[in-house]
Amino acid sequence: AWKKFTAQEFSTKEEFQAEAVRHIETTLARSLFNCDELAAYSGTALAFRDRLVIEWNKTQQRHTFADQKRVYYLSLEFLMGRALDNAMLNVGFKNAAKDGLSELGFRIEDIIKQERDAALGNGGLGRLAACFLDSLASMDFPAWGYGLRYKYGIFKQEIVDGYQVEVPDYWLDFNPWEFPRHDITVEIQFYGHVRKYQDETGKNVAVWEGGEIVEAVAYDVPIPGFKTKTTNNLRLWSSKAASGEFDFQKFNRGEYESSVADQQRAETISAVLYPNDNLERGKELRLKQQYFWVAASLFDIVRRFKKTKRAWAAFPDQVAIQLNDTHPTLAVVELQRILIDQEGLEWDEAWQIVVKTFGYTNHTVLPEALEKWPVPLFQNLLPRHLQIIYDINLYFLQSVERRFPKEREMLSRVSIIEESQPKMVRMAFLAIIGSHKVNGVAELHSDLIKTTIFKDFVKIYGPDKFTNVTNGITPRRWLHQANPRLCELIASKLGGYDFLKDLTLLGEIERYVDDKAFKKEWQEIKYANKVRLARVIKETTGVSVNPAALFDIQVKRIHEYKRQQLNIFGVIHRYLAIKSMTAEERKKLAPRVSIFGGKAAPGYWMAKTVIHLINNVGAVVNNDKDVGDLLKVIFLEDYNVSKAEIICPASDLSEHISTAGTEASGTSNMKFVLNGGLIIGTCDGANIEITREIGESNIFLFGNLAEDVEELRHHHLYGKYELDPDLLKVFEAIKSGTFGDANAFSGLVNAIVDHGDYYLVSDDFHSYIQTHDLVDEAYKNQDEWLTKSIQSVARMGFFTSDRCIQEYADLIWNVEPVPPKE
Ligand code: 26Q
Repeated sequence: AWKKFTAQEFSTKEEFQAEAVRHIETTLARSLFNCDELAAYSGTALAFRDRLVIEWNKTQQRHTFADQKRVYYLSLEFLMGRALDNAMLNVGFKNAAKDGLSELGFRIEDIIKQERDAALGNGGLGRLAACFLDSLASMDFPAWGYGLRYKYGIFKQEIVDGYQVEVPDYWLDFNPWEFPRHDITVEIQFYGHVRKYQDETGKNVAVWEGGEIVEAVAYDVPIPGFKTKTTNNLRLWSSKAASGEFDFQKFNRGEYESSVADQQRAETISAVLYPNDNLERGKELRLKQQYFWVAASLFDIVRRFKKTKRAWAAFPDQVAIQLNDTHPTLAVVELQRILIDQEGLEWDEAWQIVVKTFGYTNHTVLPEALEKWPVPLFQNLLPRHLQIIYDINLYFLQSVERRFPKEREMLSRVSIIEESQPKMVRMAFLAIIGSHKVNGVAELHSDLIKTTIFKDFVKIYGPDKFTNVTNGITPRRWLHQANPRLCELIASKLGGYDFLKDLTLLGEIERYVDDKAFKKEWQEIKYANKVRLARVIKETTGVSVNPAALFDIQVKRIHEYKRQQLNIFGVIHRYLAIKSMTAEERKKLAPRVSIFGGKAAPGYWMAKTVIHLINNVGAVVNNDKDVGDLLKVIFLEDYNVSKAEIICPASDLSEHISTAGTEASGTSNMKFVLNGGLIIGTCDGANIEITREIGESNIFLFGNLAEDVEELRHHHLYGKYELDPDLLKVFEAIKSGTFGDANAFSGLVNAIVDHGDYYLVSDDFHSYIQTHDLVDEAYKNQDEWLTKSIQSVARMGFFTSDRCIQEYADLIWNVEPVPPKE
């Protein structure tokens, strides 16, 4: 009987206007007379949201009815960026909105800019999760993301006097994209103790009792697919004090203050995203976040499975759970706990189900990033889970001992418990033991984990448990949304936008590398994108840059292993060279703009020093009359997803210059090449596969290889070695105070001069400088440069996240799409 009532849809500009205006006047209760850009954004967002919601509901119904295996992607980070433009492009009807808004006196770009980024992530790992959600929906997979609804996302970065200042990111003021589900709550237990006894039948029973309860509330975010009606769900959990008698009694006893304090303590759990990237810090609140989110998500998943009334053995046929790094590893223990303590399964039966259900993705080999938790902290917060971990470890070590009786030392190496003071729980080992597949994120990285940190496990389980899924990016956001003009040019040659769903079709544009008109347009689009970035640079830093100069960009989290210090030392080298040139020599040099962007973890002193140095170099170079347009140095503050959408299409050259063997994959390398920029990079992460795809002549590779790193480091510490002479000149300039107080940068210099140059900056400096000279030469021949640019884009098909998701689906999850009928 309700069927005849369907929500309002629109397809023309008039219908769009009617919907937007209705929302502004009624949903927001605002008068059209004072409709500013924010109100126009809100009305537009709500109009599109209505369309999403209709398809979202249908999709969920369809998936429930289809009753097929689902994928659950567990990630503590989802770096989504803005949703409106994505919704308009994926659902369609952006033009209706554009014309409709224009008639009301607004430019759609200004309206889109009103939205705040959903910045629930640090960097690569969080953005990867967001790209995966887009691919999963676009490919019609029945999939959910599960995460935490942080009240504060990654901090906003301001640069004050050359220093990074962190400002809280309170982003929830008005967020039309989330739907609170106050009826979907889970009670989560912490602390307490375990009581063990034998029941009437003689069975051992463990009961986790006491402690405290926090309530998880679900907030749902619709994830629209591209050119499909499939709209998936991202469920984010928010924490609040358990509403129950406990509180009530406190109030009645007059303990008002302590009751409010309880509430605040509960809300702290989902208050803030930890701003570390590739660094593990053993803070109790972080472990609390992990368990809170994992327990709520598993309860939800299990509840959904139980509705199908299947036997437990069918669980892995209905559910695939992917662990985005070790952050959700407690899920392994929690599922085992549910099955044995609550559902009464035998240990072995339960454990088989667990292992079949989980897959684990590793994103790093850096030792300082591997998650470990002190046993005493675990014992206190999650006593029952620690017992289960000990049992998992016991059975695991027993099986290893049986199979490798002669290798006693291996047992302590592979034990989940590290025998240190205090003892530590090694989360990566737990994740490997609790999963049926473990994958790295690029070929080199997947090989490295097999031969280094997880070597023993390859011996124990055999090589088939370990696999590679090279990362990818969604071409919908990173081409269609970020670079509409380039996309349109490509579409005009390919006869439509199908390539956005099958990126290998890009190969067809290689036929136009000798087409003069095509090349000219290609060049003009790049130039226009550089003009757009130059405008942002002017607005945010006050510096004017010449859009005809070579734009050389490095944007990513600031980290020693990513080597922004190598880049800025190279810039100083270039500055010194310009200063010593004659006017004639200067005329021959290609003008450059060196652009940096990225956040440093608030406690990462060395990274903050790098930011400081970049800004100080900029202050000197940008005001030096001898230099003029030949060199400008820019630090763009608050690098985030929406800034990346402007930056990536505007590079001539981007830098991906990590010490070989340290960057697991990198994904911004893919974004830049897909937008027609060339790259300079080391033989590291996905750079290697990018080279294989686009051809060696289309990339500027330099530096030592991963296989030589260990020996070089050893040599630094124990051999006699000399630093690169050009680098020493750079250090001299810094020490003489050319860029301000030399003491401020002594840590940075000393890491290389006195402390073994762990990241091999000196070893790679010469080849880095030389390769930049090659870049200068190459840039002078614009026609050849354009050929490289076009060829590279044409050959980037492999790096779509759709290909990645297909590989996960086939190799790890064993799931099929559930496409909409029609
Ligand atoms: C762990 C414990 C406590 C607090 C924070 C963390 C933490 C948080 C974030 C540890 C690591 C991260 C993020 C890691 C990350 O972004 N890794 C990157 O993942 C990308 C996607 O696979 C790769 O492309 C990058 O190479 C990798 O650095």
